[in-house]
Amino acid sequence: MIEILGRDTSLNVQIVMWAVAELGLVHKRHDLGGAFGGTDTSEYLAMNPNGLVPVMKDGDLTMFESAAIVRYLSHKYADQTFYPRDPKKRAEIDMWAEWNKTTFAPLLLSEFFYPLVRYDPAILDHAALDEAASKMATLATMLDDRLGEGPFIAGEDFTYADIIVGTVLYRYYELEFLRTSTPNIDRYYERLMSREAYKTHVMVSYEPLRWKPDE
Ligand SMILES: N[C@@H](CCC(=O)N[C@@H](CS)C(=O)NCC(=O)O)C(=O)O
Repeated sequence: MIEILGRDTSLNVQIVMWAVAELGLVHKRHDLGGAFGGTDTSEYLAMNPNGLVPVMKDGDLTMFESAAIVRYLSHKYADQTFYPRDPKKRAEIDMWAEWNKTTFAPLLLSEFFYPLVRYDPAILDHAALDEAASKMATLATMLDDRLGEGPFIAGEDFTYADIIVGTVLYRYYELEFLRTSTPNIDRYYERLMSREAYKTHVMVSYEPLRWKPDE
């Protein structure tokens, strides 16, 4: 039984939950982090010294970092299609997974998700939002070009890289900002939304995270 520690509203918990569900693994998730707390205890910090979610336990392995967890689970439990063992094949999709984690998702979260959801709307900087929208457009166009080559990041097949790349798209499309035209990402997102595991584990309302005056 795989255990996942982390609240279901966390993007990085969602990455792991979607993977576990796609792979059909028996699992249990525990609410921790955010309003649930529990991530600052010595017991938790011994599992993840960052005090962040998720943590994943599989037998005697305990690990943090959502994308590393997805790679581990895929390597252990998935077939060649979902997690190519061929170094070149995997490198070609892994760079997009890495790019999403280090470039696309951080821009979306820091410049849109936090200002539009987590912070007091009174301090919203519209000029900064416009500037960020132009940077976001450049990145979205790169992903759009890639997805012009096939229905998924790897081409024909759905892989672990789609999980690492695709999770943040729920927020990308739900947040209210001026998105550039990306017909290939639009179609990709439709494909992801048709997957039960995506609907259940990724399309989770982030309203509980919205800034409230008394916070
Ligand atoms: N790079 C880490 C980032 C983990 C992270 O930032 N987690 C956030 C939620 S998405 C967190 O723990 N926030 C504080 C909390 O929920 O208590 C990963 O991908 O797992």
